[in-house]
Amino acid sequence: MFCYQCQETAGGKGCMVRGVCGKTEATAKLQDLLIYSVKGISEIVMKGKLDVNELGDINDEVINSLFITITNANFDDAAIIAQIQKVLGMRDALKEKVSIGGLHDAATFTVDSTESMLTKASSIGVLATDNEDIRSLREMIIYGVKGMAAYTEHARNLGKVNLDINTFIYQALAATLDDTLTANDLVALTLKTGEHGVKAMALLDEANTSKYGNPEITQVNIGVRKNPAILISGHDLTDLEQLLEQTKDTGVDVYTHSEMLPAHYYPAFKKYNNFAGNYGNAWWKQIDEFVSFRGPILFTTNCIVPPRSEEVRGRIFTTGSSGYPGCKHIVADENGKKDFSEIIALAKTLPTPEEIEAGSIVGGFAHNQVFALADKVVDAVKSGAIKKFFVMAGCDGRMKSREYYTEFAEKLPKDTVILTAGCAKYRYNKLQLGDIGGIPRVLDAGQCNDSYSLAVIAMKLKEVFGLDDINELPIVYNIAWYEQKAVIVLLALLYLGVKNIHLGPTLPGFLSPNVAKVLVESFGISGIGTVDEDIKLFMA
Ligand code: FSO
Ligand code: SF4
Repeated sequence: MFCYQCQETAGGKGCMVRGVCGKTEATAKLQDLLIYSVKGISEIVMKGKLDVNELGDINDEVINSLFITITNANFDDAAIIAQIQKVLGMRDALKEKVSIGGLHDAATFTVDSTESMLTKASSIGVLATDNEDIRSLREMIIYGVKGMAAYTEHARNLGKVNLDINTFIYQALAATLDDTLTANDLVALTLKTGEHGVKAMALLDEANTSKYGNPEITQVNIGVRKNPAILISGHDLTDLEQLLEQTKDTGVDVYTHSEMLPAHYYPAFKKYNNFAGNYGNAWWKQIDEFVSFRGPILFTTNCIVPPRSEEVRGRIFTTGSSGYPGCKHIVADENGKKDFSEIIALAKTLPTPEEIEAGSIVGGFAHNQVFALADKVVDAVKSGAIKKFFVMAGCDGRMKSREYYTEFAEKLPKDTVILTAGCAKYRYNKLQLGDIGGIPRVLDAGQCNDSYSLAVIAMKLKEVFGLDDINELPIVYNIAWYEQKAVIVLLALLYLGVKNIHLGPTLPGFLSPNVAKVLVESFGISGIGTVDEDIKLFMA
């Protein structure tokens, strides 16, 4: 196996024996083959000039396949094998409809057993591209497309589709098979990936807010009540809505974990009395927090950490693109409805959650809420009460070096405001950092996809202050990344013209030295240093 798609890749270079995430060699290879299969479909769609409007389920299954391979989303070999078979069936049916020759092996290969899948996977993975720069660019595009697919799937679950995005995904994946494309062509395609990333995030924003209202300032309880409870993790709001509907009046409470926290900010979910609060912290702390939670856990997406005991594994359920061997997977019916009754029944037999924290945290600062406060914010900037904004969106992770972000938040001068989104926030959202004239010093816009909100806010500020360039604003970007959704957020920011982004805790292992050089020279991307040096640099 070879995988270097996330920040925790072994040695910063690549996982070659077993993933740091817990992915086995077989799972990694099967995921590679699934990606290869959707590349094959993509080539047929592009070369056959097929109308994406008429591809129906194929569009959804391509998206789902990409999502399955995101870090920590799906560890279930049986589910991945079934998905490969489904995709290859679709690929072959599609091929029969068009008569095109000269297709790539990805569009023509056959496999007839798990063994043949694993054998085939050995020759088509990341390292099959010899030139390290081409490999780096191809993979960066694929990772961006994976993140884009995740956001597109959530929007689709809410009935919102933008076929431009699906069309681009086919185009981009087919391009990664094309040996005639140069490094320059692929750099241009990387920026186009960012452009479509903006579209995907805008689509999801529209899907979420049109259905559930605009996020608003909300105090979220981080303690526990005395009822049996279910913990819901991941990012899918339709899954949460269905769980809340099915648990209301049952005496079972629902708590959010990690990236589901921002669901509390939406008006539509406030009517559920059993929506009890947020339990715990970022994804990687689940190892301890799932033990003390004591009730069932529902994963709607990543990030799953392989459970350490059978007891915890027996309480984990998955749905959507997520999966874990031995955990019950709940599928939607043809209308998108999911039956969570088994989880609710299990919750009633289990002890109530053990309290690990008490009090509350505040959030809900997506674009609409910040616009409502715009006068206050603008006045604070004009008077000098706010000197700088720090966008510290992105992800959290296990590495010790991420303590940087807590220390950074603590040491920032008191006349600065942190704008955050994604699970990166857990490094500082429980510190008492105070407020500036009533504006909290940590403004949480929501999930990682709500980084879109932060870009919208920046563009609004640019307009209010009458600036020509978004980079003239007093905003510093100090972003933490972990998996492929953060890659699409980064590419989206680059497409929007944001320069001098600091990326940490380490730069991606998938950047070859030459590709890294392009990012540095064209966009001013850099890593992080020490907290004291960085603050000095940023405040200068
Ligand atoms: Fe975090 Fe995981 Fe949201 Fe990611 S929970 S790391 S970037 O899935 O998607 O921020
Ligand atoms: Fe390694 Fe990350 Fe790939 Fe897992 S997803 S195998 S940790 S690079």
